[in-house]
Amino acid sequence: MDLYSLPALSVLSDTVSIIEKDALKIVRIISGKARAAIALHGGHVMSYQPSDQPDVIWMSEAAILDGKAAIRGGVPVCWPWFGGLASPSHGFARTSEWQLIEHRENENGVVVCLGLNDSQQTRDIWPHQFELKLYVEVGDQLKITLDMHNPSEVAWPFSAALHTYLNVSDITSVTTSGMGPNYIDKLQDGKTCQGDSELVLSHAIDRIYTQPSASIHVEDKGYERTLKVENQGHNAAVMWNPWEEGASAMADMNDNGYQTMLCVESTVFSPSLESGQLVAAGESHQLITTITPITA
Ligand code: TA6
Repeated sequence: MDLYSLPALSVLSDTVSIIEKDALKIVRIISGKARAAIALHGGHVMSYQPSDQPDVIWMSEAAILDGKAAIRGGVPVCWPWFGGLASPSHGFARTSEWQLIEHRENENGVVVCLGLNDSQQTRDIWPHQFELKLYVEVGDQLKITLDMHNPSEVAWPFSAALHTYLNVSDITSVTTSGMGPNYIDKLQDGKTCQGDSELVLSHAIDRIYTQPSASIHVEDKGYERTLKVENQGHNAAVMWNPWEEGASAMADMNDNGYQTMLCVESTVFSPSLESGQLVAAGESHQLITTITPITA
């Protein structure tokens, strides 16, 4: 999806502008080190492309950009729950309209901050006060920080994921290490399993790894790079690829879309809404993913 040749609706600085694609307003960053795009709908990173490299983030060519549906691809912000614990699936943050709060530059690159607070609409779905901030730092690496603050006087439980779709040259020739030994297999009714330390996929996968290493490496020979994924504030890392059958069942993914994507997600997993991680009154929690492309 070429978001970089679209004209700017408004120019905010030398590096940051706002563009429009279908019904979406998108914050676009073009700097010396990298370019990136973040939709206000969902607070959704749609692209992160270091200079002279293919995009690190996969976007579905069939994604629905109507400002209502969840965007297929990118980095969906799943919050205040991960998965189908309640409706809508993966929470409401990924289909809410976020506000641009600030943009600035630091020694690492450009930082954009978006915000989402509770409203009558969110309290009808989830009866809690919250203040979310999403910091997206774009430079030699992509760092996404979901800062969740509880301004109320009552603790609330949450689960969440930064549901990153990595862009890979060919899913069958990518080797992933660092997911850890133990996982819950959604494709086997939530069975607890043990797996190999290196993964090369040849079929659908939907696993919640409960003891991931500090760094996960996705080695992609076709693109001559390794994507290093480092997560913080998580208790699990999810790996997902729907393969051909799953892709063809989705209206917003082409049948062959699965061939060039791999979801590696920084996740706070909980089996139920009530047993989620608690954020005490007045406290905050940060869920972070940092993706560093390493080239030879
Ligand atoms: O993170 C993996 C997962 O929860 C899978 O079970 C799969 O359904 C995927 O997310 C996509 O969910 P979505 O609601 O975006 O179709």
